[in-house]
Amino acid sequence: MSVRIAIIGAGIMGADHARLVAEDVPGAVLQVVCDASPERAKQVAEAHGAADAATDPFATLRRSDVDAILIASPDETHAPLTQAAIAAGKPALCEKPLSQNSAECLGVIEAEVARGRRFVQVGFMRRFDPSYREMKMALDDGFLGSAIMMHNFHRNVEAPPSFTGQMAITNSAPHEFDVVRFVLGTDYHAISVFQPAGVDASRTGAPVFMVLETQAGQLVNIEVNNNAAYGYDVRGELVGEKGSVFLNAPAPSRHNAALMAFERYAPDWRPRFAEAYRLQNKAFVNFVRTGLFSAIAADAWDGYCAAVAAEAGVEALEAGGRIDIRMAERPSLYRR
Ligand code: ISE
Repeated sequence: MSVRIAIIGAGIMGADHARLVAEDVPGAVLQVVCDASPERAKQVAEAHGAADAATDPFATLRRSDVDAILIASPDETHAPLTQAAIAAGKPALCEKPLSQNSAECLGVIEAEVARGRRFVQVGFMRRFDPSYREMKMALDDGFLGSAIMMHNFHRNVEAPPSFTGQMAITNSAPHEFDVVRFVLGTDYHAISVFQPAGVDASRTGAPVFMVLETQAGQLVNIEVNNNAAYGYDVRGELVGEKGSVFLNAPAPSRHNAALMAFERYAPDWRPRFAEAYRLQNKAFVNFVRTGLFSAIAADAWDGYCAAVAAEAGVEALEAGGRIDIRMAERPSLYRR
């Protein structure tokens, strides 16, 4: 039996998920594309052969011809829509962040705990990226010895106009907060956040430089620069006692011209993480079909952990200094 998926939100990510579900995820059917703009919903539905287009997300997720929900609407709608999916008894793949507010994430966790099972997979797709997987494997296999440090760079061409000064921490950095926790297999202890001198902190996408200390004592730095201008560039290096692992971004070609050799950067994250999105969405469909939550996917607890780190990061930016990261007790439903 195919899994009939409704996509909520047909912006840049919703449209990409519609394409993936329609063309690249075996066993999935693109049933409904829902967007606040009827024109946009219709356009994306038609482009990818969806059975229907709609504008009311809550009515859409309750439809009897919809088995599972893919939430790709604006950040502030993620928690209410996942709550509605849980209430309707339907699994949901929710784009990151689960919420920018950790209390809202706890609300989602409470709803799942009350029903005694997980419904929500959070779209931290980097966990499925082959280069991060190899990095994690090198650590888990003992090849690197113990992990000591991890360096991370996250650069976008240009911050969207809707970005605020804090969204480098609350919208972009959650990818690193999650994938670093995933690779190292430990939680955070504290965060400090710095900005280069002369930066207007209220400016859209002002750069931030964060230092996280893990509970196991490792040091992690994260640069987020949403206005890096030259291309979408994510880099990382995990440093262990016996060696290190760099992430290699897949580059399909190398160009030679004008006495130079160069590789191109993509304008946004979709090409860099195309394989990760594909594998993530396959894992979600498998979860819907079998009831078995992927061993590597992020769940609502992971969404909560990223939100707590982001809140502490915003506090560290505003107050200056080092902020302790304190988390609620993890319910047994989320122990792996
Ligand atoms: C965006 O929402 C994403 O998820 C991208 O992966 C990230 O690079 C970008 O900074 C975010 O704004």
